[in-house]
Amino acid sequence: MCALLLAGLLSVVTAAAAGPGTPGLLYLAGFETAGSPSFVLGDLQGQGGWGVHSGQAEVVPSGFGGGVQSLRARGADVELGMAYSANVVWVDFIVAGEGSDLQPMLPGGSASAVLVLSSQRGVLALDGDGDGNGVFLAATKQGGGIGNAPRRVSLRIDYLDQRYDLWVDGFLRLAGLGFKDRAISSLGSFRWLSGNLGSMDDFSVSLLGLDRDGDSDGLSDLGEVKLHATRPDQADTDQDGVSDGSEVHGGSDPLSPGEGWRITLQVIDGSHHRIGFPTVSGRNYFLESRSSFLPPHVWLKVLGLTPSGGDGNPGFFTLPNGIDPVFYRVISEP
Ligand SMILES: [Ca+2]
Ligand SMILES: [Ca+2]
Ligand SMILES: [Ca+2]
Repeated sequence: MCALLLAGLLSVVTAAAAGPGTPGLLYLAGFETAGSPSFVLGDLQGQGGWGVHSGQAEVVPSGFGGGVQSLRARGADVELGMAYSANVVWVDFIVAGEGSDLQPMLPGGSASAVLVLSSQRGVLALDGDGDGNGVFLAATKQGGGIGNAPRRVSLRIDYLDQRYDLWVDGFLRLAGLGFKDRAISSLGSFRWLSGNLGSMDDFSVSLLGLDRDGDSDGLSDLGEVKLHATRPDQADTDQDGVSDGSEVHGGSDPLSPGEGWRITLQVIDGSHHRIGFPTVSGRNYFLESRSSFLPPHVWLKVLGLTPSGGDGNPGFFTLPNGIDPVFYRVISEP
């Protein structure tokens, strides 16, 4: 009864683990000492509900999903028992590995979702016929191997319809795939065959997913409970007037009231001043200005400035001092 990741082969199959106390989040393992469940460095066997059937799997002091620890496995067959009867369950994790260069093969035993990380073809997912067979479909672009780059894989498993959908790196890639075996009617366990060498982090099982933003704040329900610890049913968790999504995208803390995203103005000397603002990695920032708040309401891009690439540190635009009043705003783009 499983979902399965092959070489990684991934199948979700059995056990009982306590949820970390967040509604909708059934299980969360960042493989951290401070987490719940908590993990210590070394052999995975018996930690957090995980079992190692064969090979070597250990918690190592390097995190790639956030935190400082992750799971590393070599030639391993590991399994997390996780019995939970819900019609729809989300399994979400980050995985990295060399991938298998063999033809994808069907795993033995019953399984719902089956994924293969292929060194040649990237992430493959089985579109099962319910009778133990099926065809593997590529979820990522042809010719793109897994290449050791960490991939976030999210599965929406519907036990009522016996179908599953696959997201890779937050994007829906394949939908309505059939189960390998139709005998499976609920989540039983999650199984991972690591192949030669693989790593995993940020593993969760939840009722919340990526397909819904219940409070319309720009963050998915799952992203809120898993990545940001914000409330999926409140658009502004810390109630400081800036929405969770704006705070996350802008680089301020959505859990600290008053730490809303804001720009600062500093006079440097008699001839220059600078505009400061928080940034997040991967976003670009540019400056707009206007001379008054009277109509017409037009903001104009301040020319002659290089857009600032966000890196998590404060960004600045330096400008000559003027005589006329001027208002600034910083625009952030993905
Ligand atoms: Ca939301
Ligand atoms: Ca929220
Ligand atoms: Ca807020």
